[in-house]
Amino acid sequence: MRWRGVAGKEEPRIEPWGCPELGGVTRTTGRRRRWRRTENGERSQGSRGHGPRKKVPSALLPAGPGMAENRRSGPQATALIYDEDMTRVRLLWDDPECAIEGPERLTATYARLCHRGLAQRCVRLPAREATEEELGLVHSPEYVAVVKGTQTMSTEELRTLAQQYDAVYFHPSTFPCARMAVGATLQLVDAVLTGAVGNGMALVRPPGHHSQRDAANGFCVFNNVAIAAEHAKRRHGLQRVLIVDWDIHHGQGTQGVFENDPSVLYFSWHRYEHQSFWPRLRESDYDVVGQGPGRGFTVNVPWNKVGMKNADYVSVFLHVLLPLAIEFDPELVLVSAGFDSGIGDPEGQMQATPECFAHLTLLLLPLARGRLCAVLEGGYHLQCLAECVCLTLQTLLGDPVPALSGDPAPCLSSLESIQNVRAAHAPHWASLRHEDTGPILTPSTWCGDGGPPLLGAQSVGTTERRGTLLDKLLSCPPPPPHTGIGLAVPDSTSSLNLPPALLQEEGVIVSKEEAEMWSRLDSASTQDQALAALGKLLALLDKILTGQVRAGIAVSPAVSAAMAVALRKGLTGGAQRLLCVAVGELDIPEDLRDNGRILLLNIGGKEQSEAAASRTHICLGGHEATEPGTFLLALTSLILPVAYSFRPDLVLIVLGPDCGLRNLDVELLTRLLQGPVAGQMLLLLQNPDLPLVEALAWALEGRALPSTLGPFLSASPKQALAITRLCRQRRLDWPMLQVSVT
Ligand code: Q9C
Ligand code: ZN
Repeated sequence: MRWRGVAGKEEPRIEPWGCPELGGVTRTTGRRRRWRRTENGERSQGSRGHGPRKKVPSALLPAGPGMAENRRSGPQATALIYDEDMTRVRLLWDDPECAIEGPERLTATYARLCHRGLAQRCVRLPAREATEEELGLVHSPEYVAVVKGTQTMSTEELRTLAQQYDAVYFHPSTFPCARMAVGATLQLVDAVLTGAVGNGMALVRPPGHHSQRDAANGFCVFNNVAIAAEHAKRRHGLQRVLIVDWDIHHGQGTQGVFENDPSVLYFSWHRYEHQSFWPRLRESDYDVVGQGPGRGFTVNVPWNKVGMKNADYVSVFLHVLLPLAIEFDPELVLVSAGFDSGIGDPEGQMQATPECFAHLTLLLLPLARGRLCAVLEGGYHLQCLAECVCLTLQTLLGDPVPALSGDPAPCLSSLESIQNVRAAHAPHWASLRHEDTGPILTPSTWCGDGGPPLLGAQSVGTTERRGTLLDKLLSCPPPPPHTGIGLAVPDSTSSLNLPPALLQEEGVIVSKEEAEMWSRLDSASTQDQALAALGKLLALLDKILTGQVRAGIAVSPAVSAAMAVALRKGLTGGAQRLLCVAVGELDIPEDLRDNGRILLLNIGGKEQSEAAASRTHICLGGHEATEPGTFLLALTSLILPVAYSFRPDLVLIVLGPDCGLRNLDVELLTRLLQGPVAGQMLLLLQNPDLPLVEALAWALEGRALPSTLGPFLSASPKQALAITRLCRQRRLDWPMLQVSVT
């Protein structure tokens, strides 16, 4: 084998560098353009997300010795913003409700980021205090003046003022800290939108999403994320911003700011328990969807039970958020990243483990060409908070996500919420329109007469289990990721623009007899060219199976035969659960069809009779299945749920000749399937289409910006129906396919 470049560690770079200046920023004038729904128009291919990059303005380059050579600045870089000044604000009196929001939330988190070496891999952006004009993007001058006045107040005065609001405290540093929380968020958004970095995270205090135009609320003073969204629209001219609020409380402040606004899609899930959990608002329920022109652009997923797990969270992303977000086609994703939704948090009482946040992040990264800004909101279990932030940042940096633990089945209560929110939004979104299921009006967790939840109370046993699981989790940090990518391609492809740490497989010699044994008398596979390809494929797959490389791409002139070889090699090489996503017309050998260890997902192949179907053979046939709109629907509603349910230890993606998928769809499939497989993946292509090999190498490597998804195209009603029926048929075998309880 020969390695291109070195897969070594990056130079740690911890000094902050110059403040990004806004260059070429456009101001929107006149009427705000409404978000468009494209039904049929031409899809733009858009710019590729890899290869030569837009030049970074020289003012943005890191300063100081040794810094310029760091590869990480520019659109592939991840920014981190943290400033000790935001640890100044703290509770000065006794108030059990507010005591959990303290400075150690930031210090513990930052310490762990440094300890893991993650902070050092980021571009450090300085925070700054937002101007009063910027605060005015969301807040009234009167309210800003009230908060400004706290700087000179006595503790007694601060306490009296705080009583005017719900779950709020003030401190003489509140005004500068809250301004800095906003300013830090704006710095991050500016850096991402100018291309100085690709994505990033801001560790801020106080949090923002409960804050309203005229009021502090729930530890929040100024609404950091809402101001950033307004800023992105007005100062950068963006027309579509997605806000994903995964904090466990409803960001009613953010919802209020954008309820009439179709240019901001606001998604929030929250502990609700039929309106009995703080802030106990009717407007947090699933049927509240926005008003006037903003109808359909507010998405609320109420959790009516505590103890929600990884499968519940990922299901909501796959079946609610992603279809809508893909259809919305945002230009920027802002995450109200609260981690009180993580296991162990005293507020949330949920059970999502830290790696779940890696998966949520991975699922969002294909949107907006990866322009994602995560901004800290809540999170009150210090260890859990710190760990969750690590996994989020790790994913932003492009590290492979760890496997998702736990039973891959959503619970009854979360399914009810999914069914209800999908029903509430079906009138507003083409990607949900084919659903014929209405809302469920008598949820399992509610006895209907205003009494307490039936299943909501947590048993002692559950609490104990949670404690043990959490302890285990926090005592053993995730193993260091393997980042090697292998390539088994004809020698003619050496001029590609490929990621630096890449293994070019030279292959092993395969005799005709051996080839026949692997591919069972397939004559196409015994040609010289095919033998060479087979030798490379076997050597590469061997390295994947033995953990020497994490993923790879192989090209073969006889892809059906190569697929059979790869499957057999996978089985003999120790893969316990092998997911094969085969796109296009491919011959699948009989003996591999109902092997219990292989799950075969054939998209766009020959139509298959239902009788031929089995638990481990799922077929969405016909060439329409690979058309863009249909494929995206199949990806979120069928392929990913099946993959997450199966939990493969090896994924094989096989593209048949002229399989019909656009390169960017293959790239998206590749990126997203890295979630359920947690890394080990082999791509098998018939045609060494060079731009595709290049795009996939970057997608596997994890750092490059994703290609643009382009304007939304909806699936044909016939195809949408076929997918819906298939998902319904198979949902008992693969529980993450479920979208309703009826
Ligand atoms: N036991 C954020 O997470 N207290 N704010 C609720 C319920 C207020 C949370 C009391 C929680 C505010 C940003
Ligand atoms: Zn919260």
